[in-house]
Amino acid sequence: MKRIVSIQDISCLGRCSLTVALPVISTMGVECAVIPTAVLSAHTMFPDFTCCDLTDQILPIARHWQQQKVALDAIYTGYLASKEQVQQVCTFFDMMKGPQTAIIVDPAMADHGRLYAGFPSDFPAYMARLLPYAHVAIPNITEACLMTGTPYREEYDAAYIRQLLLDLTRLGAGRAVLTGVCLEPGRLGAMSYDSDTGAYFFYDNEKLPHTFHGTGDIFAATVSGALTRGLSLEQAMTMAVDFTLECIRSTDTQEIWYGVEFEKALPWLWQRLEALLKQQG
Ligand code: PXL
Repeated sequence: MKRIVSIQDISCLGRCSLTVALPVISTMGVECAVIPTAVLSAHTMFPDFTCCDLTDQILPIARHWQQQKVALDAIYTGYLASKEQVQQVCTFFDMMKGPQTAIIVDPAMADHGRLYAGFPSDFPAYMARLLPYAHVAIPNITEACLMTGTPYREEYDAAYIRQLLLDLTRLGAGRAVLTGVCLEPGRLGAMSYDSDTGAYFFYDNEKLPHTFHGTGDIFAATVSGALTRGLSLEQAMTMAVDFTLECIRSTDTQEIWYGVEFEKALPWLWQRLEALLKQQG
């Protein structure tokens, strides 16, 4: 069985980061090892959350795994709690990546034009240090703007998205995927750019009226699982757009802070992946 290590926080409540990555990646038939970067009582949209930083655990875990000769098919990073953690994750990449290890970076730190609570304004420049390691980077539009120094716009066209993708690869990512891209009323999807081939790819589906917390984490975990099972980036993105929509469709509540009820959609994900793998032989 393939193995991903996911490096991000564990928010004890609120369906994001590791509480999403673990079930999604497991459902996709991939082992999900974890390095929790911090333990929070709930994600940072909740007022008065508690946070226990685990920066001092990252490198001891890496050293132990090195001694044990642990092989990683993919390293998937998400929310990191401090600038120091970014530096340690770079060291982790250097220590643990092998010739076959895919590095997938979701620079989860901002949305809707703003950084999440608790991050200093120069944090995106630190997060961008992960991009030269990334085979695939998966930011949303806000995160891409902050890392590339592009003014954030609510209204944009395909040329704006293509430029952001190009700039992300200029910062070092091999392939970049922008999430939350709306190029037509009532549609939402993701666009990618491959710096090796110069090819762009776009896939969208229905846009539902509610936006929920944690859907970016669902998307990135699904792409990570699908790539690790051997699907192409285009297949992985298509599956992630459709699964994220399926999760939102499955959600009865309007309590957006509690995330999407992805638990109900996991059988859909399993079936879709198995059918695709079977079809490919
Ligand atoms: O969903 C991204 C995320 C992950 N982890 C923490 C967060 C957020 C978004 O707010 O606060 C702790």
